Amino acid sequence: MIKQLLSGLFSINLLAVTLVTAQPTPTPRQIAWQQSETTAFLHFTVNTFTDKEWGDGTETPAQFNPTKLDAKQWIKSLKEAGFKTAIITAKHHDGFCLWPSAYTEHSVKSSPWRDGKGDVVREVADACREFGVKFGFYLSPWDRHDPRYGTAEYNELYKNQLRELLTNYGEVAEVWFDGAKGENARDMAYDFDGYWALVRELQPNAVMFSDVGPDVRWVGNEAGNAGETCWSTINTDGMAPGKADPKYLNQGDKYGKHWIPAETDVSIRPGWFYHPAEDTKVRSAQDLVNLYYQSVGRNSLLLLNVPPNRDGLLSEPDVASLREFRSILDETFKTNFVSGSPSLTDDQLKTYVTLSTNQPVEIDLGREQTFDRIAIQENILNGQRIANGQIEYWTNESWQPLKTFTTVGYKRLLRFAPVKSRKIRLTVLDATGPVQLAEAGVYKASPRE
Ligand code: FUL
Repeated sequence: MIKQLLSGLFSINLLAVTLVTAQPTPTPRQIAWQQSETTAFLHFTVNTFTDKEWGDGTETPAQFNPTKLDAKQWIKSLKEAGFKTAIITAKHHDGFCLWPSAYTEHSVKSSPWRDGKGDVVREVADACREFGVKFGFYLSPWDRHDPRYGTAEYNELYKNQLRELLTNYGEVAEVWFDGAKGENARDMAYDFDGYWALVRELQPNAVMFSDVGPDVRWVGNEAGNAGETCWSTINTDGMAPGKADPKYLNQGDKYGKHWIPAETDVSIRPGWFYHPAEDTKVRSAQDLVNLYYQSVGRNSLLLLNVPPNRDGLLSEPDVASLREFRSILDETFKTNFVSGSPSLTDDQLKTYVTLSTNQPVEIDLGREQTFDRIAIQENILNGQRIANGQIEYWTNESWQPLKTFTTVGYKRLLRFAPVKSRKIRLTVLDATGPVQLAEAGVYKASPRE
C-alpha cells in the first residue's frame, strides 16, 4: 500500500518534471533581440518621392534622388535615442532596390542619386557599424515590378537578392519578411523554407521576422499594442505569413509549443513612408513613451518606424520627439527604490527568486517612498511561466490591493496613481510552472510622462 502510494507520488513528480522541462525556451539570438527592447524601422524608397504608401511598380528610378542623404544622421539620431538596431527597407512592394543588385536594373544604379553609383544599404550598414547599432533589412517578397513575379524563377531571384544582402554588408541582426500582398495581387507561392534556410546558413545570429516567425512574430496590429496578455509561446503549425489570426498573434498561447515572441511595429507618423503633409502629425514624446509601455512593457519589442524624408534625412520633428522620448524613459527608470534584494536588482536574468503560486514575496524599499511604476521580469532563459498575479502595498497597518497583472515574460511594466509606502508584496496566482522572478523595480515616473 505504502509502496503503491510512493510509486504513485514518484510518477507524479516525474510528470511534473517532464512538464516543466518540455516548456519552450528562447535561443540566444531571441534573447539578444528581446533585451535590445527598441529597434528602429527606416521606410525609404521611391514612395518617399511619389507620396505613396504602396508603389505599384511602374515608378521610374529617375524619381529617386535624395540629394542630401546622410545615413550617419539617421543612425546617430537613433543611437542617441537608445535604439539598438536599425532595419532598412532594402526593397518594398514596388520592387525598387536601395542597393545595386546584380539581378535587376530597377534600383539605385538607374537613378540620378550619386550618379547611379550610390548604395543606401551600404551607407546604412556602415553608419550602423560606426555608431554601434545593429543592422537589419526588410526585403519584400511581394514585388509589383519584376516580371518574374508569380513564377518559380522569382523565388530564385528573391534568394539571389537575399544572398547579396546577407553576404555583402557585414553582420545582420534581423531579416524582416513581410507577409503583405494586395487583394488582387498575382498568385505566388513563396519558398519561405528556402528563404529561411539561406538566412540560417549565411547569418546564423540573425533573427527572422514574419507574421508567424520562425524567430519573431507579428504582434497582430500596426497601432503599437501588444496584448495585455502576451505569451512568447504560440502554436504556429499550419499557419503561413499573411494567413494567421491577428488576435491569436497578439496574445500568444499559454500552452504554445514554440517560442516566437511578438514584435510591435508602429510608425512615428500616420504613414510608413515620409509624406510632407504629415510633418505636423509626428507622435509626441509622451505618445512614444506610451507605446513603450504597451510593447516592451507587455513582453514585446518596440519596432518604431522613422521614415527619412525627400532630402534623405530624418526630419527635425521626428528627431526631437525621439530625443525627448529617451530622456523621459531614462528619468523614469533611473532610480529603483527596491533595496536589499540584490538578485532582483542586478539587471541579470540568470539570478532570480523562485516562487510558487500563492506564495507572496515582500519587496522592501528601505524607507517610505512615493511611486507609480513597477517593473517585473521573469528569467526567460528558462521560459515564461506567470499567467497572472497581484501586487499589494503596505499602509503600515494592512496590505492594500495595488495592481493585478496577467503575463510577465521578459518585462511587465505597471502604471498606477502614486502611492506612498515602504514595501510591496507580489503574489503569483497562476503559472505554468515554478516562477523565476529575475528583476523587480519600483519607480516614480518623470513629470514629463
Ligand atoms: C506592411 C506593409 O504593407 C507596409 O507598407 C509596411 O511596410 C509595414 C511595416 O508592413 O505589411
